[in-house]
Amino acid sequence: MTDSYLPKDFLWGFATASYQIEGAPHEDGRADSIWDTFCRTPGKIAGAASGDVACDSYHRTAEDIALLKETGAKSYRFSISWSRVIPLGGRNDPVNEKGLQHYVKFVDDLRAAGIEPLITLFHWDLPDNLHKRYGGMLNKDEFVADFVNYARVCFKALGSKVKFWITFNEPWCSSILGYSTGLFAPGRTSDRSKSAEGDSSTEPWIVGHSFLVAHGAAVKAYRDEFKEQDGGQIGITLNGDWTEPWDPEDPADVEACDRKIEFAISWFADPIYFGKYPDSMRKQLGKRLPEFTEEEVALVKGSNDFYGMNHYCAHYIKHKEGEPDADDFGGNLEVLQQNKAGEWIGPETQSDWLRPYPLGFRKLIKWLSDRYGGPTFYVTENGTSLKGESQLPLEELLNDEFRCEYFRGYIGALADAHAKDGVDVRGYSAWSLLDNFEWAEGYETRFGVTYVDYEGGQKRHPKKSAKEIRGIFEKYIKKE
Ligand code: PNW
Repeated sequence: MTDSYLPKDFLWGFATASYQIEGAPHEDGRADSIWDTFCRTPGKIAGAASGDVACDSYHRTAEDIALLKETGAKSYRFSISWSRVIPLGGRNDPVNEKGLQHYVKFVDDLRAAGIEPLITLFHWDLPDNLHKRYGGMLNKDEFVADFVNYARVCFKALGSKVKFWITFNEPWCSSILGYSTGLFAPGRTSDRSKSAEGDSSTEPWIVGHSFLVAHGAAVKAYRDEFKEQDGGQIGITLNGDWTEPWDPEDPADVEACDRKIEFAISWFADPIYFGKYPDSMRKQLGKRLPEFTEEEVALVKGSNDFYGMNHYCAHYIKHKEGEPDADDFGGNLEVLQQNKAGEWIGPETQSDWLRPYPLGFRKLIKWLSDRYGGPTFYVTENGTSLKGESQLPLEELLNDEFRCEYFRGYIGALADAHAKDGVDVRGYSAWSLLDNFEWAEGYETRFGVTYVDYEGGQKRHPKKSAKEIRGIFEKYIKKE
């Protein structure tokens, strides 16, 4: 037995996102999102893949719910495709009843199966029309008004059945990978760094600011118009990795560790909990980082009922000497997987950026809990890919002991954070229920506890990890 534990009523389950699993891109009135168009741009996605079919989950909701039931999951985190609900995206564009009803039925079916839905409103798939019409998140006022309108449509249709809402998934990824490195849709990069229409030294910060204000405005709409009668909670999901100094003897590396977390997480969390951007960011970015108006502070500060935490791994951090580049987005430092002594932070996976280090989970959630005054956390993603997994024969692949070990380590670390460090954590969604479309990496990288046979009619085969998770939680969750 262990002396660490998770609270009674702990809500655990699995997560997915619309574009990564649904397929059916033009069915029942759905229009393109920026990910549909991005996938059609040559050279952007490994294997020229797209979410056109993905796991075909749009047609297989019953199968997915049956999979969830089999695992014993208490909750399911999924996202709504804005392009299904309002295909053209805007507040004066028509609502697509068919698209909306798909999610209403899905939520009803989940509830009937005893599974609590956690809904993400935006998991990166902006209606393409809004990008074309006014530049999407680059146009704060338009984007905020349209997002709030879309959120309200969802609250109205689903509010009475849904207790957990997440406005945005990982705004860091949409801002930096979408507007600085260009790895993600809409794929804007520093190529235009000298152009008059904006550049990668300003765009990610403008986009991030729009997300924050849109989050605050949607939360206000929920609290003013729905929360009382529906009794739900709303928050945002932020991603961030733990950091260890490359050279623990070097104070500059030690300091750079916190700076890295500030550039990744506090960028969004500080405005939400304190009403301002971190000093380290203001210092480096100056005027390129937008200022909050008083009205915006009123919207954004205090706008989380809970903190949605996505966490995968840790890195070593090495301070960079000299002036940061104009398009530096990390805090003028190097992110490394090996430290000065040549030790790796963790074992290899299929994802370059992901090396598991479970203790980092405990340390980061404690860091966040201390900084933000002990908020309530729901872990909204945590999981791993496995080096070479897609090359293995089916039988071996289904025996994903590496992933089981990952979950044992990370869930154990979470129980330690709860029981020993006093962190208020009430839920956990493993990424992911299914192997799915892993964005720029296409289908080679698999995160699922369920194998999806893309050549075999998207047939689902639960892996060992799908069965193991329940036992891990049973070991930690308090009985009385
Ligand atoms: C998260 N990185 O994305 C997303 O929320 C999921 O949609 C995704 O499938 C999952 O993690 C696994 O990758 C990330 O490069 C994508 O650091 C990339 C990074 C982090 C998170």
